Amino acid sequence: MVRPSDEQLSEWLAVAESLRSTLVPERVEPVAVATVVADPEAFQGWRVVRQGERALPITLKQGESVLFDFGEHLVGQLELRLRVVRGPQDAPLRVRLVLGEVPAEVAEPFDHYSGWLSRSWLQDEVLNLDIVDEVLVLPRRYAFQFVKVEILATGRNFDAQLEGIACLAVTAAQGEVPPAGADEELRAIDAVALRTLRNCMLTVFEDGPKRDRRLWLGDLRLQALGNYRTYRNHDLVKRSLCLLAGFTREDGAVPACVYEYPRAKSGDLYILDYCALFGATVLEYAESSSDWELARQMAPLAFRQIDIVSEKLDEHGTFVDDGTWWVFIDWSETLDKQAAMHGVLMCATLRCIELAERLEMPKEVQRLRRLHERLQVGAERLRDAGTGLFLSGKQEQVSWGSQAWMALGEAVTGDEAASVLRQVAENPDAVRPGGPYLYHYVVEAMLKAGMQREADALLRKYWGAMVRRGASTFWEVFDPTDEHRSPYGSHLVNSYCHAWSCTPAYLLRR
Ligand code: RAM
Repeated sequence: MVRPSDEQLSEWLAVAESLRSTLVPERVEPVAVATVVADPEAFQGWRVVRQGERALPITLKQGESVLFDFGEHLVGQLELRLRVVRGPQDAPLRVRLVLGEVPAEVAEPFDHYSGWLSRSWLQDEVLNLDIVDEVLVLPRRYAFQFVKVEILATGRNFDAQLEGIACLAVTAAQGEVPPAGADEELRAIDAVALRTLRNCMLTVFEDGPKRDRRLWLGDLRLQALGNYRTYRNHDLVKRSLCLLAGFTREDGAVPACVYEYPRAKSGDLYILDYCALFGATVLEYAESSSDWELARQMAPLAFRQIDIVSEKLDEHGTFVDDGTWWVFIDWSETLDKQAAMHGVLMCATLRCIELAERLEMPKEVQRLRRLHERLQVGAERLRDAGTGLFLSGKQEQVSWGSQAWMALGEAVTGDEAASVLRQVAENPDAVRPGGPYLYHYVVEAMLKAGMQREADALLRKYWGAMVRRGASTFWEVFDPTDEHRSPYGSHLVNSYCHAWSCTPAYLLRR
């Protein structure tokens, strides 16, 4: 099979549509008015200082502003109650709102933004309000903890009074989840992870509620793993899987991302490693939900993804990056992705073997086992005879990503896997992960290799460092040596509540 029938694709899209849920907003008010001050010790150089309970109403004259801290990261619409005092209102009221997930966004002007993603992702609005004596619910959805309200212009005869401000917060995650973690540090990490997951669970599993606000296949897998052990919203996973599968390309490739609005649409981006992991995502969904019917429908498509990636193997069974596909793996700029991608394919093949076994498809089991054997041979060719480390690309690069994915793909197991993972951890020249997505797979690889202690230490060190820097939700990118790091040319456009960073919620409950 190259591609499922058109009827099948339409059916998946219809199922996805039928599972679209309406999110019920919860009204949340700020916990304090605050100021933001420069502080070289604070994350990205900015600290929000609370100034006590919110003291509403606040009268604001032209040129004045007020900052609200909602106490935690939220996703939803903003409700404002403004009133004219000392009227009559003889001109429109001009208000600027700036919403931030982290302090830098409400501290640094957006005017000098130089990132290469659209400026429109930065969350600010200018409103010209002809009449202000009413409750205003802004039409857009925001992701934020902090809101700055700036009065840009009033008239000669009036000032504005802010009587109320609230977030109409939404999520598709329902119910309380008992905390996980053996001590206070881990429980703090878990709480942030749960909030990250919750705030990305909307009408699909979004990657980031600030940006890109889209369903991405690689993020979905990790969110779903967290979801199975916490909120258990299986319909949301099913809807997300059906949307991705429903837009399968002519050649059988599942898209890397999908838009929901104004109607569902393929993102027309294809990522080789995400394609490979489609089968794992289907298997894990079926294991948790017992919906083996959907797994049966999607299994041929899952196997097709493996075939697509396998077309990139050379005559020895080694993955070769011919540059025709986007191979993601991680945001690190220096990472050579050959060995890691080979490991992803091995890991994905193992999960597809399991899927075929569960569905009693012996021919597929056999075929995929043979492929895994071939990949095993191909992996050996990337190994350094002395150290046993996997070397990637022409430069024979040593990286955490290569060792982690090769271990997850069982190119090495047990002590051998532990040995390569320990060697990179101790090697300052080895290329480290550039963000939480790959760090997650490193922790997974450590756990698989029986390195419980190291996995625990890495989780505390990496995700714990974000908590220690005041994270309310986990960030899309985090480099402890460069807090301004961004794959998009500006830290302002990074997402600070990001799908793939929520995995401590899963790791702490495995
Ligand atoms: C970013 C997204 C997403 C990720 C892709 C590869 O733009 O935020 O999380 O899956 O890149």
